[in-house]
Amino acid sequence: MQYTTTPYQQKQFINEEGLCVTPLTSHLNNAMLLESYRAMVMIRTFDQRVVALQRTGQMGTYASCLGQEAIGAGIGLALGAEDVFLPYYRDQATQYLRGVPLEQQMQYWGGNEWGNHFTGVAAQDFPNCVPIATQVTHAAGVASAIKIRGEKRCALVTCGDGATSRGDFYEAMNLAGVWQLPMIMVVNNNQWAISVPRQIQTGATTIAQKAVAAGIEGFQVDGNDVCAVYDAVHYAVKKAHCGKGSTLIEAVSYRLGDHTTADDATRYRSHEEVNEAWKREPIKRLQTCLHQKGLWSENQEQALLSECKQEVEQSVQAYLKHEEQPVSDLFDYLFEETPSHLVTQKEHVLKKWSMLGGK
Ligand SMILES: Cc1ncc(C[n+]2csc(CCOP(=O)(O)OP(=O)(O)O)c2C)c(N)n1
Repeated sequence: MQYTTTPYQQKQFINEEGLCVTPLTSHLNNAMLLESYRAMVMIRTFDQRVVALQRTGQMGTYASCLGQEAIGAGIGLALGAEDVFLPYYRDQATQYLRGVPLEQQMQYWGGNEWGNHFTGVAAQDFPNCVPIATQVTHAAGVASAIKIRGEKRCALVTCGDGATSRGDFYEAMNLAGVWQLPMIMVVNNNQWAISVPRQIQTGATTIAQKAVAAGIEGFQVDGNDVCAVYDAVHYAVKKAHCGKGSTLIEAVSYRLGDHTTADDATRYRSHEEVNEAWKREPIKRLQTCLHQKGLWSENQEQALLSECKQEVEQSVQAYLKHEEQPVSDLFDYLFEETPSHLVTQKEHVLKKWSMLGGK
């Protein structure tokens, strides 16, 4: 598929009815469709379980990715093992596909930073990022290093639509354009930045068109269509690997859940809007597509659901067995040598902590 046209045109392969509206290119093969379906169902099962854990006081504040699984899965499948991924907090599916265990993801949301200590393919990836848009400038730094070293890799960074209103985003994108960096920005446009809707967040008609000013390629894809996300990322990765610069991908989706478990979205958006968005959600349409292609049966569906439930449940039990992170960890991993004022603070905190009965 060519991406040299207008940033206003949304690319789509599988529409909301599950119909193939654009012929699938060779890399969008049956294996890819089945693998992405499995990952998306796994992450939805995980997501629902983590929200339930939070509601019963066994998990910290959690940012659900309900409805945005296709963005995470498309990136996770298209990104190479050699590439560097700089996530934000709704990238559970990408992290899962890069080998970050569900148990470890829960550890992070449970307040233990060891959940961000990745191994394997994800070892070079960045930790989850809660400050808005700061990771985009970090990605420009990583991409600069890759370029200076002459490596065949790229940096892929994700953020929300609200993050594209911040200075960090524009600065990083400008740098990516002027230095022709091997950098990909995927914007998860889920329509809301907490209670601020997309249309009062920015005057731009699309987020993709922000790329024009930076002199890089930008286009919009249907973020509920895993094939569209995968194809776009695959294209951008190949382009970055052969020195042809940066790409901005706007993946249009919808946040079906609350912003986080600390939010109540019913206070600022209508049931009608959410009900309409459910008709476009990513999992059902891919399931319909798989059925139509003769790749899926009710038996397979039941087997997958039970496999997902089992894997998630095992991870939950392992997570619940974790010891609490020692309070001293708050100080021990910030600096190679802890500065003296933090040494004093650490002593003070540990003393207070032990007086309160903590270890
Ligand atoms: C620098 C900074 N400012 C403000 C916040 C508070 N905050 C947390 S999430 C959020 C909205 C982000 O919206 P968006 O970028 O669209 O991502 P989404 O959560 O919708 O996926 C804000 C303002 C923050 N985390 N960091």
